[in-house]
Formats: sequence, C-alpha cells, structure tokens
Amino acid sequence: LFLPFILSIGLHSENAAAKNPLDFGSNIRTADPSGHVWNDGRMYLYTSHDQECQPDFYMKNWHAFSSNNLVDWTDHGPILSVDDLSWSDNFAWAPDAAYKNGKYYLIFPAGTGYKDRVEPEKSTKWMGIGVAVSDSPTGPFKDAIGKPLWTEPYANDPSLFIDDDGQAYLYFHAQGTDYHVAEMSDDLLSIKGDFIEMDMGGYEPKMEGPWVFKRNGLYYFTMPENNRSLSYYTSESPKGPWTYKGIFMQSEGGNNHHSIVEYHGQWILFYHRWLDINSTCHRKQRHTAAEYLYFNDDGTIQPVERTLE
Ligand code: FUB
Repeated sequence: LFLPFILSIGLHSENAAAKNPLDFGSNIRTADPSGHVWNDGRMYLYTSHDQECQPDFYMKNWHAFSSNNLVDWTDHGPILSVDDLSWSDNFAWAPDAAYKNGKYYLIFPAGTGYKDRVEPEKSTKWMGIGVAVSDSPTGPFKDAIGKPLWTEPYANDPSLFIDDDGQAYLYFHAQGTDYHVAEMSDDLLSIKGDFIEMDMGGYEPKMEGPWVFKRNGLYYFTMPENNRSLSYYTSESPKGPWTYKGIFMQSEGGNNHHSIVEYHGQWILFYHRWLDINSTCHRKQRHTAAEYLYFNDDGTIQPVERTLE
C-alpha cells in the first residue's frame, strides 16, 4: 500500500515528476494551505486564492485540491466565494476544514472595507470568521449561519482541531487576543461560552495562522511567528499551558502560513512560498509547497529546509 505512495510522493529530487511549488495544473496562485485526509484516503488541500498581481490581499474565493500521491492534483475549483456571503465582499483569507457527523465544514475568514496604506487611520477593514457546510469534501460549500461566529474582536486565520473525544477547538488570530482558543459547539456552528486565554509560558510573539495537531498524545501549537518563521509549542492539553520549542522553518521574507498532516505514516508540511513564476507584474507571488516533516525521538520537530523539487 505504501510503496506507490513513497515512490510517487515526489517531494524529493530523485523523482523526476516531483515539483515544488505543487503543480495544480494551471497558473493559479494559492496560499494558506490546510491539509486534511478524510475517509477516502485522499489528501485534500483547502487554500486561499491570490488573483494575479492583486493588491493588499484583496482575495475573493477559496479552492480545494485533492491528490492520492501529492504529485498529481485535481483542482476542484472555487468551493466558496465572498459573492456567496451576505456579510462580506472581500478578504477570502486562510481557510480550514473539518469533517463531522457526515458533513464537511469550511471555516473561513472574510471581511469588508479597505486598508488605507497612506493614512492607516482611514482604514475601514474588518474581518470575522464564518462556517460553511457541504455534503462533499470539495463543496460547493454554503454559508451555514449567514453571519460571522462573532463580530468583536476582529478575527482571521481560523484553525480547527478536533480532539479524539470529538471536542472541536477553534484557534484564530485576533487583534489583541492572540493566544485564545474557543471551544466549538457539537454542530460546529457556534462557539461555547467565552474565549479561553492560553498560557504560552511567557513567550508571545506576533502570531498569524495557528495550526494545532496531536502526535503520540502530545499537542503541538504551531504558527508563523511574527508572520514569517514557523515555530511551535507543545502541551499535554489542547488549551495549554504551552511550552515554546523554537523555530522549525526559517523566514524567507514575506508571510508564511502552513498546515501539518500525517499521510501514510509520513508527516507533511504544507506552506506557501513567495516566488516570481510566470508573473505578469514580475514580482514574487504566493504558491503552495510541501516538505517532509521529521520528528526526533523526544517529539521535537527537526528543522525543515525549503526545496524546489
Ligand atoms: O492570505 C491572506 C493572509 O496572509 C492569511 O490569512 C495570513 O495567514 C497570511 O498568509
């Protein structure tokens, strides 16, 4: 079972078909990949979508891709657009997905307004987190609640972790309240009570794009530290207290956003890179990439280098 996967996984240079960034079969630009393996054994990636040469992360829809070898990908197209939402018309940023009780959920940030770079005080930009649902892992997804989960504080970059007991935890980036988590209701359509402030062991750099996973009973809280370098904490509980463990992928300039998922016994890091590939404006834009991720015997994460093959 594992042999064809190992031979064709293609993240290493010995395989001629291998490519980094991932080859989605078109010139589409994607960022913020969330990787998930559902019951059919395929790898699904839920990403945001950069328009060619777009300004200020004005982004309009989310895509899903799937593969059974991480080399050949199917683009399932836009699975949800801000045009489908009554409460947002922009900022289709980093999504996450979940499967529960026979339904697939897309947890997404979206917003309104604009960012004024010259006079920031004139900015009207606002973002919140929504939930959409579908019977299929590739959508189309429909807004399930017709509004964001909450309006204050401003929030984006949701990441949903469902523990072995079925309890879902929503991690997010929210101005002024980073390092909080919300417990989700059983139907994933609302949060239970207040945000829970997490003890981060005294180290709280600026955080975007959190991603939580569990391995050998240990919880890992990973994030782009200061939006750039990927770093992590560990804990015995999904709510902390967390112990900072350091950086496992250095910054190469530009933001990063990632996910970590096990596939056929191999841990994979999905993230995005800023590269000038067929760019009509001749500047670096974002592309989804993947690398193998390895752990030491004590559970610490080995440093990851970016590869192009
Ligand atoms: O893609 C838009 C934003 O850029 C994401 O939400 C952040 O995590 C950063 O990757």
